[in-house]
Amino acid sequence: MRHALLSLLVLVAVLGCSGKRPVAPADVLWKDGNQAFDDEAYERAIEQYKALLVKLDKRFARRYAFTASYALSSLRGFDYTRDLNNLFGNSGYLNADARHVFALNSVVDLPYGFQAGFIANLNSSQPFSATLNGLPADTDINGDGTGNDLLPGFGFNKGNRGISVSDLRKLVDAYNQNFAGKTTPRGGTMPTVTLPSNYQFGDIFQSYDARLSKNFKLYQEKLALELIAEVFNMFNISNLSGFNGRLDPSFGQPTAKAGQAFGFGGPRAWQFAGRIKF
Ligand SMILES: [Ca+2]
Repeated sequence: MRHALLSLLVLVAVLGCSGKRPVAPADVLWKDGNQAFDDEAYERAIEQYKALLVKLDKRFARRYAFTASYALSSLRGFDYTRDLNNLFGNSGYLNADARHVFALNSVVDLPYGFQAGFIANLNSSQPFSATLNGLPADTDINGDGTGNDLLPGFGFNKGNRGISVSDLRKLVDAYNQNFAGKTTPRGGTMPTVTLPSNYQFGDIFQSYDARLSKNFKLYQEKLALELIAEVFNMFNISNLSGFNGRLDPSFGQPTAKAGQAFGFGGPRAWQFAGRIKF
């Protein structure tokens, strides 16, 4: 027991609290026809990453080893595209924000010379925005000249970060009562929003990979054959992505799946290999 405890390393770290960095499109940081640098915008154009990392590292002893890590993190900044009259008006979680990230990598020696490995990766859903759909002039509620406005009350990337699927139904009802049919600053008519019967804000990423191998001695200690069988995304989880945020008939439907590359959550794949060791 004492030996097992000594082989376990626990790491707890807080990262990124001072990791502020100014990030903004060039047209935000320059003013007067790009003749002068906007110091005030530079000071405000901050992306901030914070994370708490916990890692367990069990070195190989008693026939097994593993590394498990978990991160609780947030990445905040601005969306400069939603209101060109108020560039800092939409702050929130950026698309790359990942609330929970978990990874496990393990290996175990089995009887009869077999060795097994198991890898698990899980990420929580990305943040999500719901935007009005229609002719640009019809959806330009804030009158900035662009038709990519957020549903009133939804906020930038609040989906999966405080606003739920049932909250959205209430916001759509309120929008249809208070905004739909009225005239926008650019002379369009605000569209009525009809939600599809099924929709999601995103999907959790999950991938589970496993490996089984066995060594065969061919000639004394000098020549050996290792046979390997691997399965990637063993439960064939879809790992959907690219959820449509426009409030049209395909709202909340995925447009992509994780790629086919081994180990990245694509469709289940098998790999068999042999390795000569000498
Ligand atoms: Ca607009």
